[in-house]
Amino acid sequence: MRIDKAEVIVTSPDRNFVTLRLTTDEGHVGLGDATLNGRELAVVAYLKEHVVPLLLGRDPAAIEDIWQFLYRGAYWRRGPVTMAAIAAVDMALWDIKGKAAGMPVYQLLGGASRKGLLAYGHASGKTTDELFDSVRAHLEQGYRAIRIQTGVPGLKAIYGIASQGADAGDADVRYDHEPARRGALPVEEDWDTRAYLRHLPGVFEAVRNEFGPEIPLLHDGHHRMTPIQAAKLGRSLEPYDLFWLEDCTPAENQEALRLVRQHTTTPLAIGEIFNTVWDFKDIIREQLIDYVRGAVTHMGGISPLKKTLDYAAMYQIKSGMHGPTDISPVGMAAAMHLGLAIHNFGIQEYMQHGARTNEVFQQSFTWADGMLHPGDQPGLGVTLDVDEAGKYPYAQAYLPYNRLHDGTMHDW
Ligand code: CS2
Ligand code: MG
Repeated sequence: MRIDKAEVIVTSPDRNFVTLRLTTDEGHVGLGDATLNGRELAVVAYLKEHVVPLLLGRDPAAIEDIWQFLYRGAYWRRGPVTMAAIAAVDMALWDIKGKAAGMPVYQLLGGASRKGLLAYGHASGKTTDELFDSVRAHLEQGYRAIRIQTGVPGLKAIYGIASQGADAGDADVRYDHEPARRGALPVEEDWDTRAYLRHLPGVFEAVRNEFGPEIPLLHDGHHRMTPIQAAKLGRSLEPYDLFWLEDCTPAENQEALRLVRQHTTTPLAIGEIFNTVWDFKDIIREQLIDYVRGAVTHMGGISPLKKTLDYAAMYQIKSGMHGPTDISPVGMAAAMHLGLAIHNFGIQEYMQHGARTNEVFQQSFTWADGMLHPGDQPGLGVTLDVDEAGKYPYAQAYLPYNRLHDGTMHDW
């Protein structure tokens, strides 16, 4: 079998997606997600100019060798653009291998290790009342684990509050509530860590008082705290028994997590912006995290993320794969197949794509009783309707950025 066609398909039904579509001389089609939120066109260029020409004519069965060729052969290694491009190739090749074998990818990865994948959704609110309504809505949708994000008094617009889009009159561009906004320039948001640290523990106390002690609650700190602030927050949240505190501090400085770990037993999740096992190596070996947040799309594909999670399993660290709407249905399917097969699955983020996205991507996963299952279609179980995709051309969109009240740039 040979790869004889490779297309890079950009579509923007509810948000921008980049999909690599490989076709073999025997007619098998493989899909891979190459979406890098806010920098999509960089990955398109990397794929079109520097990957596709090297793929044509190759044997699609040689997944590992093609991965190593694209990683080592580029000389310039790692980074979000390179690894999203390589991830798309890896996913597409696993998709093809499954279709050629007549098996879902999870069977090729060792078979199912569980009945389904516990998923969590994004509840949010500018106020406690709005947040409670959002939690109730997610409980009614069947979620059995919920992320809690809240507005902060004195701050105009911050990460993770779904209703902000409607307030800003751009509900459509934030239809699926993911953070990127369509427009030629990124939007500035504001931030005040001290106000946030004062406010958040009371929000979790209110949520626990209203919804009880059992339901797993998660929170995303979104890279904004110094190590000692993260330690303070982790400790102040201990009475509320979080499932995890995510991205509590910018993780380029991995030593910072040693300090956080010394002060709190709140479980830590890191890594959605990481793109190779090297980013995780030390924080896994030193057991500074409890969950690996890596996404198939950003970590170079199914192959390297499975290796990373197998390494993490040695330290009893579990998966917590990234799954917001800027991970496409193809990337989500890949995460579900991998999550079903590995032993150390933890939880799967599931933000739910919009209706137009689900028209473009036909999916075979199921969502029932708070759990996801990738389904048993051969390969990844996703097809892309190219004609439907063509209805939604790329639309420039950027993630917001943060400035403090004195104008200093801050992490978003
Ligand atoms: C967030 C994401 O889902 C999460 O945990 O960190 O919404 C993140 O902001 C986006 O994926 C960025 O593109
Ligand atoms: Mg996050």
